[in-house]
Amino acid sequence: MDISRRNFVRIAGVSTAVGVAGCTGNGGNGGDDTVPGEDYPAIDEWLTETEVGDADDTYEGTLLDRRDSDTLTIETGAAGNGGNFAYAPSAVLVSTGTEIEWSWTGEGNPHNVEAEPDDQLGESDYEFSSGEAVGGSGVQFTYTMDTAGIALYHCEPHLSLGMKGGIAVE
Ligand SMILES: [Cu+2]
Repeated sequence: MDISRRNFVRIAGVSTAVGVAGCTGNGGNGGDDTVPGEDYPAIDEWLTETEVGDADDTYEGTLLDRRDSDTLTIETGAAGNGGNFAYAPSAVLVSTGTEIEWSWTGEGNPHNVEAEPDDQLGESDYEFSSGEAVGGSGVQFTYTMDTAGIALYHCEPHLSLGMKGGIAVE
């Protein structure tokens, strides 16, 4: 009896800590709101399929809702996919006109940012590229999401590891 009660208390404590630290989903009380990835099937498919590259293991089935921001920074070379081979956040929802800045962390180099419908699943409404993959920190690539639609992108050297991202623009 004593043991099970202790276990219960400990588990409850852990869930509370995760809820506060994670700030994802479930309405987000003061944290970052999310929307279901299943509402954006092209992004959901791109980040989970393994036909082109690998699945992005940092994707948890939701898009970070940043429709209230004019700008958004995406860490390039964030932890994930077996090293520093992820974009963070990798799945976002923004408003038309939002300027996205991909900012290199300096880890897991070199990286780039490529929205190339021909090399992906053909479902990206956007096409852009930061150019050749480069290393180092302090590198930035900016792009303004000026039309409603879906942008699917990836890092060319790390596509096979799942370094992918998706942006829904509304
Ligand atoms: Cu990369």
